[in-house]
Amino acid sequence: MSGLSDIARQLVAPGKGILAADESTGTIKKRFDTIGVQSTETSRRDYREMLFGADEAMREYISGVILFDETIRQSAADSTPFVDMLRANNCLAGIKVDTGAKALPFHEGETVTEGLDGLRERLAEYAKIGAAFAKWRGVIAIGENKPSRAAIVANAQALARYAALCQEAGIVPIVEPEVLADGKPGDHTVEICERVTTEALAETFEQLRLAGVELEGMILKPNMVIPGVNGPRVSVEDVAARTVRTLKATVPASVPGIAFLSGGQTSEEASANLSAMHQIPDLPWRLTFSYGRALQAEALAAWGGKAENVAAARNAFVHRARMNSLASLGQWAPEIDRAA
Ligand code: 5MM
Repeated sequence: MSGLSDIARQLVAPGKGILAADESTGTIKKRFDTIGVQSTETSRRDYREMLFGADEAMREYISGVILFDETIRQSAADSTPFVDMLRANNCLAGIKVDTGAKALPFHEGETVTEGLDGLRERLAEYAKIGAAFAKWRGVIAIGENKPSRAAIVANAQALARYAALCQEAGIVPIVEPEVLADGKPGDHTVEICERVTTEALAETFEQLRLAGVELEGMILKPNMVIPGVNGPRVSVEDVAARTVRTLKATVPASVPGIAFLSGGQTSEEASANLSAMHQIPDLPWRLTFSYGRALQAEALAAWGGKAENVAAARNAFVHRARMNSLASLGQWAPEIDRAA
């Protein structure tokens, strides 16, 4: 167990957080479509090499990177395996092991995340390739009559079975029950998000307990408590207070760290909200980031698929990583962000 808790603590070391670069083939295509770049194995490799080769970001601000199956097997253009590239900057390699959110029968518009079949064998292989941690994302949608109890329980059970299999394989599970802010219609209030997030987290920890998961050897990756993307806006302080209140009500202090997803927030919102949580006293866990879009958006745009833009894209990525590092210490401020 000490091996697992050491890795979990390393992932949430002060001033560091996680880069979620585990976009599946469909999702990375959507991201590339926004910059007019065709998604091929080579363009995906070039894009990830741009990120992982941003040495300052990877060395100073990023503790681990979540990879997709294709990426964990890939190498940079000079044939250095990505896993070795990460290791050179003391970054842990992680692997997304779920196979996606699939329609939940008899519950229109709701999903359960799949990928448990054969997971024990896949984890053993990923451990050999060099994965120290893994990720599984359950998705909870808010809408009319949603979420159902069935969706909350099915996703929590799957997360718990996944987490237990990871720990059995010596891999730290990142447990991600995401309550969607950017689903449809996305017009819900922050109060509804708080109620649903509380229910989803409470059920997740009940199922983790039943499955025998050691809480010291896992990381929680939740959504922040925010309104739907089309819902009534609230202040940064309100988001911070509600998020910490929800977590305190549901997440045992033995969980070493909580690394948030950004969930459709702008890059600056995601930094501001994380930093504001650190102004609240007596946090029992480390609070940091595990952002996908909120770490990559500016770098992706600056890159635009062109080799001559790699340096500018890396600068953009270093900046965002540094802003989130500051946020994870409660030291982010808009003036610092905009001055750069
Ligand atoms: C990077 O995106 C991850 C994989 O998504 P798909 O399975 O849809 O390709 C995603 O799970 C991500 O790790 C989290 O949702 C956090 O990303 P954001 O952009 O919300 O911070």
